[in-house]
Amino acid sequence: MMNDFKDRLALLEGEHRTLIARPNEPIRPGNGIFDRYRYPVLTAAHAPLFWRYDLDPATNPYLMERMGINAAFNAGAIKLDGRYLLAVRVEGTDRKSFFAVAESPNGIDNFRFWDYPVMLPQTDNPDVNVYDMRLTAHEDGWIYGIFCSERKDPSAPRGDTSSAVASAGIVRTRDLKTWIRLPDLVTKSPQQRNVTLHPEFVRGKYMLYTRPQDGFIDTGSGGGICVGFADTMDRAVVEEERLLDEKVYHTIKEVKNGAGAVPIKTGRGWLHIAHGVRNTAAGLRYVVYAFMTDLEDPTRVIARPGGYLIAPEGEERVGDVSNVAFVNGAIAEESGRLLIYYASSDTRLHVAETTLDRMVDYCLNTPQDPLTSQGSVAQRVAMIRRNLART
Ligand code: M1P
Repeated sequence: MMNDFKDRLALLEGEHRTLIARPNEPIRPGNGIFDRYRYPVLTAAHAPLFWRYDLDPATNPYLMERMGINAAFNAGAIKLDGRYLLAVRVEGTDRKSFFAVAESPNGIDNFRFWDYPVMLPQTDNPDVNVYDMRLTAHEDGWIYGIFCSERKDPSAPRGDTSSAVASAGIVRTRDLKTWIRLPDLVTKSPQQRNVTLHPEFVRGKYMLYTRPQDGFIDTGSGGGICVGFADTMDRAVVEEERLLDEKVYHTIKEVKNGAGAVPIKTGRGWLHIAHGVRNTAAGLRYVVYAFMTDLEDPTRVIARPGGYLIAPEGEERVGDVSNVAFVNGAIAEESGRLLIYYASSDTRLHVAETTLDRMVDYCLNTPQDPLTSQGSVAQRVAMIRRNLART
């Protein structure tokens, strides 16, 4: 083992610098819907050395990692003053997740964490664990961060040290530096995760996408992604949750689904990039899918392309929770460029690049899931016939 503090530090710093500066490149030809990029945009190794090591030779003569980072994944995303900013779920080796902002000049590489993680203000019922922040630049002028706040289930029997309750925590900010904590969202559902705020007022109210669930993992009677309205975000209460996009037997969202990135306004409707979960003999499989809602009435789905948009591939398939692709942030630019930040297997974060035009075409022209093998073959045969008739 290398014992010389200075040599070891120089090596660590060199490797970290190289990692952060590594240029990313699209993997071509892709599938025409989006381009994957060769390297993850963020990993645990991107965390600054000064988050992990005590850099004082007097107190850490072996230059040991004192507080390791386990993963950097599910990130909310926003473009602010020309900077690409991600509110990343960073997880320490102690299993606690926290938020940290990472900034890039171009959205595809050179992501660098700000010096300090987010010091999240607390309510009078402190969070035990927090994760998956969605960032909404709302037309009221604030940037809202809605995230999952997890706490031990107070009604768990003695000896049950794993049952938890998930709620939607809410903060707001102007700059991602100063955060104001608001009371957690109140709904009738016993648990909430994947809550997302629509960026515009709808019928004069704040519109939220919720995902009612009976248990911490199982959604139980919760039927899928719902919409609800709140008069204010200062003390947000959603009285009624109406089903928007339900989970359906034998689809990619058979077990559960949840809102992902904040919906994006296009000329043809609101674009949603969500996640769906099915069960397999090897456990749950999480994929990312898309749908669109009506511009005037965003409580109405107008397009449901069948199947998944992004599924974990290659090394993406393996991680702390394998076989997971998950999105809670995307950046749509004036030019129509769209960057989708998807995480793989609860371990690392990637970017997929596309355009709003492509995504609208994808949503409006991909056949809907016909729900049977026979229907699926019929769809494919129709396209094969058209293609072969052209030769
Ligand atoms: O482990 C996979 C994902 O599980 C949860 O998603 P859902 O609430 O739909 O089950 C989230 O905790 C998410 O962070 C995680 O990536």
